[in-house]
This record gives sequence, structure tokens and C-alpha cells, in this order.
Amino acid sequence: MKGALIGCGFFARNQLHAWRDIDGVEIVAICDRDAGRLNEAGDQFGTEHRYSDANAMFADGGFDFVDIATTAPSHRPLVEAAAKAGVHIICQKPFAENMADARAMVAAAEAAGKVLMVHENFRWQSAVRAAIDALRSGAIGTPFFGRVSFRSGYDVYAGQPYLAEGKRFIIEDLGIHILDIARALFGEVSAITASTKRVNPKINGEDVATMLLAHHGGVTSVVDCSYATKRDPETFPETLLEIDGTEGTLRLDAGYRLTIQAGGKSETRDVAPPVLPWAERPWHNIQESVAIIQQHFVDCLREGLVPETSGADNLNTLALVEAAYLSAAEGRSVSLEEM
Ligand code: NAD
Ligand code: 89Y
Repeated sequence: MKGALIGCGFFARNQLHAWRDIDGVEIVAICDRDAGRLNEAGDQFGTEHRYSDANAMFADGGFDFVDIATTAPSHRPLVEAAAKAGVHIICQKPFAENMADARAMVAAAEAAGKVLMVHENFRWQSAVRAAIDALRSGAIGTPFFGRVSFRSGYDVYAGQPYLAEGKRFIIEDLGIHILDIARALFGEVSAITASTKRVNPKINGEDVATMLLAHHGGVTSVVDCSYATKRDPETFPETLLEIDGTEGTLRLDAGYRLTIQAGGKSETRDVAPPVLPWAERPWHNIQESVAIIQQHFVDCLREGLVPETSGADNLNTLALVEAAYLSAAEGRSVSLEEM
């Protein structure tokens, strides 16, 4: 299976490492408007075909899928060009800048008969996946309350300076993952209420968001995110969980400790992710999930299956992001039907 990658920036090297490790997959072409980044990635990964223009790359072809690793503003034109070129697509989050673009991208891939998956990788982190699997297996009965929490003071602006510049920040960049985990755990959402705050005066967007979700299945969840939390130990980039069910509780605590209490028993497991050979702490958690989600994409292509985090599925995560911003702006609960 041959692939191409567009966007050789901060995060793409994780994706390139992960593709290199997947059996039977080769990245044969890369593209970036920035010649320095293009050549750095090309030299590191030995990629011969290098392009500054994605349309020229699609015109030359010679690959089965494209991995779009650029930031959101370029996603719609690139997904549409990929669909027109007749290749399968994996696209980074945030999938799109608004719902209209996201729906158009899903429609373009459907019309072309190509698979479109969003690189929504946090639900694929092995510690989070262990919690999802335990919950789905009924380990604590029927859940009725959940807290999905990501609080950190890690300097994400150093590697991703654009995060400090946008009018929107934490919900669109990070909260999107945490909201997606809430969906994976508790199902679809009927209404959301959100409040946001900017604590760091050096950035333009919000760096704190607290969201209350009403899920169709009856769970109430709190999704809270912060990049203004100065604490020791620093837990970046761990997502912590507290879930109450009719038969017990599940906790994913700092240090990747998963505790399930039910039927009078308490079991704590170490669910720390491995540090892959090309990974480094503290990013190893996210890096492992990149390898897992890309393997999932390849498995789905080979077996003709729809990826769990398909473009169509991700419309519901993106709708939560949009609804959260609307709720915070208007100071009211927002029904997802409004999206
Ligand atoms: P970046 O700005 O460092 O890199 C993006 C690269 O894309 C740049 O080199 C830029 O020149 C190139 N580019 C942009 N538009 C292009 C176009 N039309 N044609 C060719 N090249 C183009 O960004 P980043 O920090 O690597 O983030 C990329 C995406 O990955 C973002 O959407 C971000 O949210 C996401 N991300 C995801 C995770 C995760 O865990 N899933 C983590 C970090 C970043
Ligand atoms: O861009 C973000 C992401 O997707 O995961 C963590 C991050 O790099 C900074 O918030």
C-alpha cells in the first residue's frame, strides 16, 4: 500500500515514523509549501518524491492514500482534491473550521467512494482504550456519571506557536479530543453547556474550558480542559477519568493507573503505554496512539471496513466543539440539534 503525506510540520514526523513501522505500507511522496521542512522530512525518511504543491502531487499520483497533516484551514481543499484524485484519506484534527466544510468533505469522499478517516487519536491511547473496553464490557454496570479531564501547564506553544495566535484555542485544539473520548465512553450527546476563560495573557484564545454534557443514554459527563494548571506532578498529556456506574466505579488516575471497583473488589492495573523506539516522554502516550490509529486505518482499507473515527463519525465530535463555543458565547445550554 502506497501513501503520500501533506504537511511536514511539528507533528507529521510522528506520523511518518508510524507509517514506516506498519507492514506493507510505504510513504512514496511528501508535500510541504515550506522547502526547509519538506527537505528535512524527506532526508530523514528517505522520501524521493517531494512536492511544494499538493495539486502537482495528486496529478502525478502513484499512491493509494493521502495523509493530510496540515492545520485546519487547508483541510477542505486538500480533502476535496484527494477525493477528486481518487485516493483514500486520513486527515488530522480539527477536521474542519466549521460544520459546513466538514459536511462537504464527508460528501466529497462518499461521492468518490473513498475512505475518509479523521486522525482523532486520543480515544486510541492504550490507557484510554483500556478504560473504554472495561466500561463496554460492563465492568461497573451501567454508567451514570463521568468526568473526562485534561489539566496541564505544559508549554504547548513552544512546538506549536499557532496555538497562541488563534481566536479559539483549547476547545478546538485539545478539547476536541477530550470531547471525542466522552463520546467513545458514553455515546452521543443531546445538549452541552460550556464556560471558557483565558488565564494566560500572552495568548489570544481560551486556555480553560469546563463543559457539562447530557448524553442520550442517560449519562451526565463533565469534560474539563486547562492549559493554565500549574501543578506537580505535571500530567501532560494524560486524560484522567472518573466514572460511576450502577455496579461500581472506574478511575484512570495520573501515572496511567486504572482502578476498577465493583462487587466488593478493587483492582488497580498499570496501563502505562510503551515508549516506542522513535518516541520520547512525555509525548509517548500520544505517539503510541498515532501508531495505533494509523494501523487501524490500514486494517480498515484492507478489510473494507469503516474506520471507527471516520469523517462521518467525526461530524458529531466537531458539532460538540461548535456547540461548546456557542454555549460559552451565549451563556446558555445548546442542543446538538441546533448544529
Ligand atoms: P505545523 O504548522 O507545524 O505543520 C503544518 C505544515 O503544513 C507546515 O509545515 C506547513 O507549511 C504545511 N502546509 C500547510 N498548508 C499546506 C498546503 N496547503 N500544502 C502543503 N503544505 C501545507 O502544524 P502541526 O503542529 O504539525 O499540526 C498539524 C495538525 O496536526 C494540526 O491540525 C494540529 O491540530 C494537529 N495535531 C494533532 C495532534 C494529535 O495528537 N492528533 C497533535 C499535534 C498536532
Ligand atoms: O495539538 C494538540 C493535540 O492534538 O494534542 C496535544 C496538542 O499537541 C497540544 O494541545
